[in-house]
Amino acid sequence: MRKEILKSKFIGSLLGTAVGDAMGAEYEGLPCKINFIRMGAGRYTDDTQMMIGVAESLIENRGFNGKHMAYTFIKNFDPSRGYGPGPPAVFRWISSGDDWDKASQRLFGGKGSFGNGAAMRIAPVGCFYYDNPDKLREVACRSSQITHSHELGKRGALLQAYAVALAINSGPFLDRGYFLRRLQGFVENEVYKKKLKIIEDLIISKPSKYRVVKELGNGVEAFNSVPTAIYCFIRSKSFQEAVLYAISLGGDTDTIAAMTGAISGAFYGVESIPDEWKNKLEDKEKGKSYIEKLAEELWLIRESSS
Ligand code: AR6
Ligand code: MG
Repeated sequence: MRKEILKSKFIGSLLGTAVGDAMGAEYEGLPCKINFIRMGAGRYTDDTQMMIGVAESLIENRGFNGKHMAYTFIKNFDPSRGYGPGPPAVFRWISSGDDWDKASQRLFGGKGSFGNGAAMRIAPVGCFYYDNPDKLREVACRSSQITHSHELGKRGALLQAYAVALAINSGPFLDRGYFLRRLQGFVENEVYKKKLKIIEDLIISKPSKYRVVKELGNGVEAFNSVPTAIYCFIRSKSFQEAVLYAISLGGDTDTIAAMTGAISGAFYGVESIPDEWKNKLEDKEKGKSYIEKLAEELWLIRESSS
């Protein structure tokens, strides 16, 4: 693959997360079948704030360092960005002495979180390890562990990371069957295997949005949103179509659109994100230009080591 294409895909995935998140945030919690979506939006939410933390930590350490990533999340934490209840509790526990990889196990009566919070921030891991599935598996799971220790939370993040990596490796034409088969070959968990089988059925049947939501989900649980994002990408022919469709399903729109944007941006590249959407994204401290810079740095590290 040409260097410039790879760079565009890295930037596309990180900026795609932010653009999808900011646009989807305006419609969070609405019922399925939204008919009118405003083009572009400015303020991103926790999804992007944490994605930035993942990228910053990978760059600073030239790879994964769990303790450093946990403290980067804590340093960046801004409650006004709309976090789920889990991560802020974990941040408090780590700040008062819990180990970075143990604190999250205390959530939800000791079961850990299966929310989509680890998957929504995973794009930099999918990019950084796009050509190393073993390392991707390890880092996706360990980075999830910081806040999401439930098996389904971690496996959801892993599936999303692998979808980003596959999107980087494929193109310019999408072979839907091949893409799905590769995901199926990678996933070990039965819950996610079943969801991928549903996607296979849905792409040949032009389903209603109601049926998509009923069968794949549109909630905050990783298993009710990661497969949905993958479906939004697979069924569409452009970044724009995929993200608008994700938002139109309602529910956890910011996160489903963020994850759809991460995969779609990794596939189509940054040029595929409409200028109007990119230009509306906040660009003050740690905004659009900063996210582009992070993606470029991730790419440069990979270029210099290959
Ligand atoms: N048992 C029951 N419910 C659970 C469990 C569990 N083991 N784990 C998660 N939930 P959380 P996130 C439910 O708090 O994943 C933001 O808006 C529970 O209802 O770990 O980081 C983001 O933008 C819990 O409140 O946060 C995303 O849209 C919810 O899942 C979303 O929140 C979220 O889990 C994800 O946040
Ligand atoms: Mg959010």
